[in-house]
Amino acid sequence: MTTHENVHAERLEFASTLARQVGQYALKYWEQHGSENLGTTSKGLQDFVTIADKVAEDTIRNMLSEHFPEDGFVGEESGGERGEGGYWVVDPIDGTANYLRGLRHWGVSIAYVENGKTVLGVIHDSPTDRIYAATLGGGATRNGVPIFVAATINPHSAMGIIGASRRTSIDLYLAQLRALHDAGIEHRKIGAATIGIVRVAEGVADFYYEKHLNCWDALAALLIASEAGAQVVAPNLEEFVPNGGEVFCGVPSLSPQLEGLLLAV
Ligand code: LIP
Repeated sequence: MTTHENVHAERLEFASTLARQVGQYALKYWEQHGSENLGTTSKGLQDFVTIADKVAEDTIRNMLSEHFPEDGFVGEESGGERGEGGYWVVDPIDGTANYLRGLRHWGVSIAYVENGKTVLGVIHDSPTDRIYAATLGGGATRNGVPIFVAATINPHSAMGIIGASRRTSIDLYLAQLRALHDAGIEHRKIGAATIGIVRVAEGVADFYYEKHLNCWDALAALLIASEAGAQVVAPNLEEFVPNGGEVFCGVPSLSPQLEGLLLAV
């Protein structure tokens, strides 16, 4: 292994262990307190944060800072600084609205960015206790076993996952649903980009699309999906990290049609 690969292997192992620990903490916190006693506050219309989100992010930030003090950190709840070298991008609980109600689509997302590229990504799908992971050029795994996108070629048997939030136009969303419907393509909406994107990586869904995601919602999952063979469309990190943006990933065989239906609307 080169020194670079060693650096990534060490960080990947540490981030995987940390993501699982934090995901299991969040699950236990919900089981102990229930959806009414999570200290939930609103950040905006249909946009929530719980005590578990804050404790989870503080734990991740402190552990990463202790083990990799030279790295920068950007988190959904506490912000942060990218710094001069590599930096971490963290969503402590992606799918918070699901988490606080007890719906199963949520997880912990940890990405590491170096030289303008996401070089490793880890997701803990906490309700199922699965670790999804990837390094740039190293493939994607679920609990250590390689995963690959689906081989779907007929749009009339295609099913994807669409995300939408109050940050974007409902009219655009409805137009996109109409375009998919008219093309004979099915969709689901699950409220957690990280989980929706890894469903593409493991071949369960054929695509994921959302008009606006924040970097912490998507960086780790998009690397995993790309390493599993997905076609990925997302802003470059200079734009994505500060502002977020439009995200698509899909099976290569259907991506030209899907991008035409979703990105062009
Ligand atoms: C959520 C995303 C979801 C999006 C929501 C929110 P959070 O992340 O996973 O896809 O539609 O607006 O951004 O806030 O639960 O970490």
